Amino acid sequence: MTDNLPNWYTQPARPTAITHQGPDGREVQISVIVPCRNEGRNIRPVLEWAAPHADELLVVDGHSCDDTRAIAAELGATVLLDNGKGKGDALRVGIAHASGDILVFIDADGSHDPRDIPALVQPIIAGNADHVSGSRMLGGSDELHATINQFVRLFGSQVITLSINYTQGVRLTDSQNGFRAIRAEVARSLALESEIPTIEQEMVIKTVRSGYRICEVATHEYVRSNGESNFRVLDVWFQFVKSWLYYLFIWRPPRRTAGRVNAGRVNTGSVNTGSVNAESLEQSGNIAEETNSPGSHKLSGPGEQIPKARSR
Ligand SMILES: Nc1nc2c(ncn2[C@@H]2O[C@H](COP(=O)(O)OP(=O)(O)OP(=O)(O)O)[C@@H](O)[C@H]2O)c(=O)[nH]1
Ligand SMILES: [Mg+2]
Repeated sequence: MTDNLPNWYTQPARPTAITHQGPDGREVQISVIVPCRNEGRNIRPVLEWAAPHADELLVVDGHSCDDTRAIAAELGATVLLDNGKGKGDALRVGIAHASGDILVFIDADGSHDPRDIPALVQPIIAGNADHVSGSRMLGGSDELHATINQFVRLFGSQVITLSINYTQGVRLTDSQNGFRAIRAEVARSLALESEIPTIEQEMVIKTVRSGYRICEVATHEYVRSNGESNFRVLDVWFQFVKSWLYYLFIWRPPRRTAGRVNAGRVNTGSVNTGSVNAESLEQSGNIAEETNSPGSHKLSGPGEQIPKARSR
């Protein structure tokens, strides 16, 4: 059986390496983090097209039974193993190991087009946002409406997004997308706890409630290229509801972060406000040092760990 290529995989030539410079001329380092489990049929084009945008390409594998790790290593990614608890665990392992200034999360199933990475990181590089979420509501999706399962996911996701907007005075359109970029210091300061895909909404809610600046960029969501979704609403809906209510109404941001940067103000869609508050950068750095890193296991077997990410 021939595997499908992602719909965005249209050009025969891969893009050349792209460097990212901040307003001060300093090169900003991008770590691209790819959570994956049994994505051997999908991950190759994702990594090929993400690599030119990455100074560091981290693949966090959920103990795949197929050749996912071998393909990732062959393509120059650093391969890490998660703790076997889920996608949230995988993202936390990636955050703990990443060395870049900006972290980009992208799924391995072909749902996201790596060529959108520059648009995702641009508002952060320009100093206008701390966290940029890809939005399927702005960019469209091939996956949201086709089945009852997808309809329930969409409905739940919209309720959660609306509740964030109304309680926090922001105007987001998508709080669940796995395709996003965040300043590394901010990601660490959020002290993320989720083990499963609730990590996306935890990241969004904590960002907003901590007073960091979030915005959205239109990104299209494609149908996964091959294989079955890992996501089963019936298994996880309760954890989504629990995490949503907890982080939105009970969790309190640490006093040292609350209300620090444009508290609760979000510049959605277009980002055009001033530069990053210098105090916030400094404080985020301090907070990052106090944050516990989740455990992880870095592969060391032959052919499974290649330190260099950038393919130029
Ligand atoms: N490391 C790791 N990655 C995971 C795990 N579960 C899912 N992933 C990856 O996370 C990404 C998103 O997966 P899910 O959120 O489960 O959603 P999905 O399977 O893509 O669902 P659909 O988009 O509806 O097909 C994919 O790249 C998965 O391979 C896990 O337990 N560990
Ligand atoms: Mg997907």
